[in-house]
Amino acid sequence: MTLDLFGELPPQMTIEHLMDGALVLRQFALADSEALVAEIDQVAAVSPFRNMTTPGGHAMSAAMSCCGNLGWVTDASGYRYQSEDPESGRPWPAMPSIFQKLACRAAQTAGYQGFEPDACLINRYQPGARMGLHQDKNEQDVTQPIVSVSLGLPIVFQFGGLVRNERPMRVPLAHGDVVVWGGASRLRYHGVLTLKAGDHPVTGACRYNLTFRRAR
Ligand SMILES: O=C(O)CCC(=O)C(=O)O
Repeated sequence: MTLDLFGELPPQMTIEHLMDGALVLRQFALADSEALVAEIDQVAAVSPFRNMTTPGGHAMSAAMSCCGNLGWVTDASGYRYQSEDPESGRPWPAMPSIFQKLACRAAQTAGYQGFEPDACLINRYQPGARMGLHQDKNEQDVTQPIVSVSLGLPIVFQFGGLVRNERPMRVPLAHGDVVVWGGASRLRYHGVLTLKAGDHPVTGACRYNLTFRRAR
């Protein structure tokens, strides 16, 4: 279903309802996309992308970096948020104000007022990378939504149920699309299918995903 609930949105932006509390804001980040990618490069110059290892010992196929007061990490001791980059022992780079403003605006447009993310996980997918179905549940307050921004090559997002074995819906995501989920959908399983090879004018041969969370 395609809705244009908010009359003030520019014509190329549309809002698609996925499930209760979950929306796709099509092309919401398009106008900012080049500036967002430039900021990703700045963050990665301080906290480089790395393939973290799951507690079970598997290297994640998406490379990750973080910015904000807290960053999400995984290693043999588990999944958690922490204020230092484990590779440098130093604080994560500050969250660029353009990130913060975009996340806030997207949440508000989706009906979540007052969202102030303290963590931004940056996923970089190269062809062959994917992210299996999982729940975002390391955050203290799950009344806060998740705001997830797609940049670069297209991918298929999977949005499932509150239990892993519910068949997920498949949602194609393109450059500039933003998915926001919260409320009754906050703990839904989600992930992305394998990235196919391609070349994007803004990101080249990869896709970035910015995932904004209120961790504490
Ligand atoms: O790359 C995406 O669109 C999804 C990322 C994701 O699910 C996550 O970081 O938890």
